[in-house]
Amino acid sequence: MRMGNPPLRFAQPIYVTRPLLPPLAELNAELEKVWASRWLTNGGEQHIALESELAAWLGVPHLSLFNNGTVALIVACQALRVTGEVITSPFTFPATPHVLSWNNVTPVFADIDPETMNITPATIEPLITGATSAVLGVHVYGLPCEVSGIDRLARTHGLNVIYDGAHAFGTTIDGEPVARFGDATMFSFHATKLFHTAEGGALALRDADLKVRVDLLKNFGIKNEEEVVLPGINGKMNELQAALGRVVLRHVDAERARRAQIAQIYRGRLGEMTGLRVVAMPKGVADSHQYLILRVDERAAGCSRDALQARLKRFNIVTRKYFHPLCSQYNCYRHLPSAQPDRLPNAHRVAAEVLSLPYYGALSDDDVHRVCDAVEYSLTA
Ligand code: T4K
Repeated sequence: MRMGNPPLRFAQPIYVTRPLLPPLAELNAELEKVWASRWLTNGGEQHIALESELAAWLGVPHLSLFNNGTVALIVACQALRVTGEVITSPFTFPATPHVLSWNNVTPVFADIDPETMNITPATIEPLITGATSAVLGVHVYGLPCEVSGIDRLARTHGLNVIYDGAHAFGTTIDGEPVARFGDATMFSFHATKLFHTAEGGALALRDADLKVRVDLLKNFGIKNEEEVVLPGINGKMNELQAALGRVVLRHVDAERARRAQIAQIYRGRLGEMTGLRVVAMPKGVADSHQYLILRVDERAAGCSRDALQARLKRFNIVTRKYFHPLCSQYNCYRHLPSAQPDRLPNAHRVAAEVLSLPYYGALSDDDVHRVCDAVEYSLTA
C-alpha cells in the first residue's frame, strides 16, 4: 500500500545524465593557446598533449584520438581488415552493429550472460564459422566482458578481438586497465560520457604498427605530401575538442568520486526493494561510473520497467531504456538468422528489465533522495 503524500515534482527535468562542465575560465586559458597558434586541427599541440595524457590515464601503450567513437570503431575494423562475419552483442547502442555494416561485414548476434549482460566465450564459440574474422565485444555499462576467455578463444580460432568500450573509461579488472585486452578498444567521448570532448572518441591499441595504420586511416591515408597509401577517412579530432578534453580530464577524478557517492545513496535506498536491483560491478572490477542501472523484475516488483519509467516522467525524471530495443530487432538486422528472438532469450529478458537512472556529479544528495522517493512511490502507485 502506498503511504503518505506523493513526492514533489521536479521543477526542471532531471535528465539521465548531464555533461561534466569544467570552469569556463580553465577552458578559455587553453583556447587562448589555440588562438595564438592559429592551429585548429590536423594533429596540433592540444591533440598531441591529450593523446599522451589519456594514454597515461587509461594505462594503455598506444592511443589514437578520433572525432567520435563510431568513426573510431569503423577505422578499427578497417585497420584489422575484418571481413565476412563478426560476432557481437545485440544489447548495445546502434553504433556497434552499424560499424560492421559500414565495413560490409555481417553482424552475428550472440546471446548475453544474464548477469554481466555481455557476450561470453560460451555464447560466441558456437557461432564461429569459416567466415568469422573477429569478435566485437561490448563492455556494456563498463561491466567488462570475460576478456581472458575471449582472448583465448580468439587465439584458438585466429580471430581479431575489438572491444566497444564506449562506457568503460576507467574500468579495470584486478587493477589491469580493460583496454589492455583485445587488439583495439574504442572509447566514446560524447557529451553524455563521464570523460568527454563534446563529440569525440579514441582507439586504445596493443600494437605500435597498428597505431601507425590507424593514424593513416583516420587522415585519408596520407603518409606525406607525395604519398597516399590507404583509402582512409577523416576521423580527426580537432584542437577545440582536444582542449576541452584536457580540461575535462583534470576534473574526471572528482566527478568519479561524486558519482560513487551518488551510487551509494541509490544502492542504500533502492537495493533492498523487492523486485529491484541496482547493477554492481563484479568483485575486483573498478567501476567506470558511466551509468546507474536499475533492473526491474516485473513479477516481484509488481510494476513493469516501462510503467516505472512512465510514472517517473510524471515527476519530471527523464530515465532511459539503454538498450531497448535490441539491435537484433531493428529492421536492418531482424532478418538475420542470429537475430531471431528464440536465439537471444537472455538479451530479450535483460532489455525488458533495465532502466538508466539520473547519474551525474551535479546532482545533489537531495535530488538523488527525491528520485529514490519517486521510485518508491511509483512502485506502489
Ligand atoms: N557504442 C556504445 C555502446 C555507445 O553507447 C555509443 C554511444 C557508441 C558506441 C557511439 O559513440 P559516439 O559515436 O556517440 O562517440 C547518447 C549518446 O549520443 C551516445 O553517444 C551514447 N552512446 C548513447 C548511449 O547515449 P542518446 O540518443 O541517448 O542521447 P540524448 O541526446 O538523448 O542524450 C541523453 C541525455 O543526456 C539527454 O536526455 C540530456 C543529456 N544531455 C545530452 C546532450 C547531448 C545533456 O545534458 N547535454 C548534451 O549536450 O544517445
